Amino acid sequence: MGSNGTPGVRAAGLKRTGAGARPAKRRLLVPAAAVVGTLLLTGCSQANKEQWKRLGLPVGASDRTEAMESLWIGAWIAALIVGVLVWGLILWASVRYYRRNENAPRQTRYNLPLEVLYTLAPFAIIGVLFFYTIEHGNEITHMSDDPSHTINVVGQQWQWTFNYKETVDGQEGVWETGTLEKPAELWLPINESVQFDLTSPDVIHSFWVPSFYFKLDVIPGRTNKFQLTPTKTGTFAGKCAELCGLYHSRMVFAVRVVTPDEYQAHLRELAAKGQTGAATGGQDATTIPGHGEQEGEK
Ligand SMILES: [Cu+2]
Repeated sequence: MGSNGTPGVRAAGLKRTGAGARPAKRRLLVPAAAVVGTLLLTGCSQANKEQWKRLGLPVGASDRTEAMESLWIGAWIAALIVGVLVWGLILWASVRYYRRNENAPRQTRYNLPLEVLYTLAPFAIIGVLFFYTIEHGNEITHMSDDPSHTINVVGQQWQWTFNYKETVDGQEGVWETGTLEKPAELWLPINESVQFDLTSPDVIHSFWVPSFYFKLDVIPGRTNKFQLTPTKTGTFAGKCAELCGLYHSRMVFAVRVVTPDEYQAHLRELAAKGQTGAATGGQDATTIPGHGEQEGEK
């Protein structure tokens, strides 16, 4: 800022004048442009645009996601309509009745039509939301009597065990389990219906596969059930959605949706490894890294 040896003084002096304000504005311009640029660059991919259209939902990968998606988007649209109406009325009232002098505005004790309206309108809103929630909820939780596959999902501190309840090479049932170091994999065949029976030997967990738009609590002492049919092949993330203790955050698993042939081959692989029968879970998953010893079955 010059060579007279007092740059600080000159800079401070200039700041107050109109000409001196410009560098400060320019300094703000660069980070602002960086933020906007980053947002634009990261926000413009096709996948991102599609996700915006679904209001944040991931790509749906089961036959139950359509109902959930329309409920999700419908509820947001309803909330936005109510929101815009309320914000508009607040804005209108604050501009229209802004205090201009000492005189109080005209006082109205009660207005019957208005009171009837704001008593009935919330009932109407709740009624519509209730109707669609029940209707879509029934569709999403519908259970058929003969699902193609049944899997007993065991949520345990702090991993998952999957018991595939089918006869594989003459063996009744095969299973696989995860550890903290090597999270479990859940294999599913595409376009075949699956029933999940959720059980827990210890505390409450929650079985969640975001791409299926489905989450259900895993509660000790009872069996929660639901069914769905995977409709997309690929690997999807799964996790525990209920704070369940020290290593809750590591109760993750992968869902691998494959062709029916690959699914059967995987089950035979498990049988060949000797993982037959049913595992109630617990033992392998309680190995804590750094401690090295097992806490024993819960
Ligand atoms: Cu958990």
